[in-house]
Amino acid sequence: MNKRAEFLAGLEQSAFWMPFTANRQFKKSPRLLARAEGMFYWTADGRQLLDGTAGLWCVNAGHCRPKIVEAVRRQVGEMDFAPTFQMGHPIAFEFAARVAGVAPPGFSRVFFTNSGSESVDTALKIALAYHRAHGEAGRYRLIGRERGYHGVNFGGTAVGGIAANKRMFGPGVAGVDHIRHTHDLSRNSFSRGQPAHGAEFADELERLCALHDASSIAAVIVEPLAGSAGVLVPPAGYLERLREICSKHGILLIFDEVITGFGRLGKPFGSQRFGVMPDLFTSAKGLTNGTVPMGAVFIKDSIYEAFMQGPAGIELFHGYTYSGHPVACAAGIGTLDTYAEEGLLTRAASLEKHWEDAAHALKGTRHVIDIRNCGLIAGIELEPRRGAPGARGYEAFVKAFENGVLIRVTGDTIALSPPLIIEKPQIERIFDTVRSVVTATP
Ligand code: PXG
Repeated sequence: MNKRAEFLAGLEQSAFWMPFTANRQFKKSPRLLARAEGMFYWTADGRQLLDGTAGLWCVNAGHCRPKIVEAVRRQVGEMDFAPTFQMGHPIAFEFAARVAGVAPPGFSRVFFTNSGSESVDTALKIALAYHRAHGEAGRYRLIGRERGYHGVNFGGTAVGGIAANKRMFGPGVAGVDHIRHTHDLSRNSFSRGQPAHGAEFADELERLCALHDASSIAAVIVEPLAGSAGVLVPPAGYLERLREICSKHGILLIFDEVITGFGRLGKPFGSQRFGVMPDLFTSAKGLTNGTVPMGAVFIKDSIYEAFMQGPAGIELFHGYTYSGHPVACAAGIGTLDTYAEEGLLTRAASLEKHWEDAAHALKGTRHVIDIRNCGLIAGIELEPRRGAPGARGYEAFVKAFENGVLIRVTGDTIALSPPLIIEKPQIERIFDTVRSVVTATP
């Protein structure tokens, strides 16, 4: 047996417990990626794949970009690791300043983590600690939303609204409640951009304020545009209404921008796209173009200042060994340089109309019951096969993979989010492939 055949033969017994994967099914018939560049992956058997998902919503500048590769190489050879607890290294301060420079005005403080999940739990903890720091220790409740995805740590699992991600893991965090999701096929199907109906779904927050007493609520967390649960674009006026209710009751509004950050919606951040500012927001993925794991929480100046008023000493008992990891910071700086040189934080805006038209041209395709889009994101919802929800989506994904295009499915919704360097003919190719694989799916 050659090395590759040996590897494949051993896969069924592999030590690697794969995340969010049907391990037994996958290990019997694996899909293996071996190399990447620009808009493409190459499979282990040498086939080229057009990347319609930016990896997992993270490789916004495309794969293996020279500035990022070079920055990482240089840093790992110069200083591989150094702590940031009671000491520091210049590149962490440099990257914090650089990345705060692309955030909306007023968010000049950055807390580094290693993933989206850690960013979410960090943001929730900062929100709770903030209220204690400024004398409102009674605010302990956290409010999420149905169909929200905020990663897989305990806080994010609790405020998240995807049942499958919660049901195996016990009671979780106390004091959590949820408002309803914003998906409304009956009124909003085939909307282009923000759907017209549903601003009133935000009023559920008023209901929870009445139920729990607003003075017990610390924070509300939502994705400006919900990605993982099937590309749910916020209805016109919805985020404005949430902001208004939070402000009225002294509740912090957290945007989870792990997917919407770094140019995905045509502006650097989703808050800028929708014109609604949170109090804190999370990021990860596009922060380092997916090259080295890293996340960051962006914090409004007034919140940071509230922590700096107390007695001398450590202001926040929180942090990770790898907060501000030098190699991740180097990747981040290379990423920001690449974004800036190529105008990638706003490039999606110039492609959006073309992308939207290409997506909505699938209307009328067999099984397609909705198409949603915003920035360089599209969701194509398929009618579930009777008695087998998710099967049609999964089969479309496998067929597209065999046909040279990487798409992502969540249930029966195809979610597309290509690198922001995509060219128009590649947009055509993605949607042509989706059309043909969906049509061919029973
Ligand atoms: N918040 C949001 C909004 C996310 O989308 C996380 C937090 C967690 O990030 P980490 O880095 O801990 O995974 C995410 C992650 C998908 C998909 O197919 C989406 C994510 C992860 C994996 C798959 O939609 N988002």
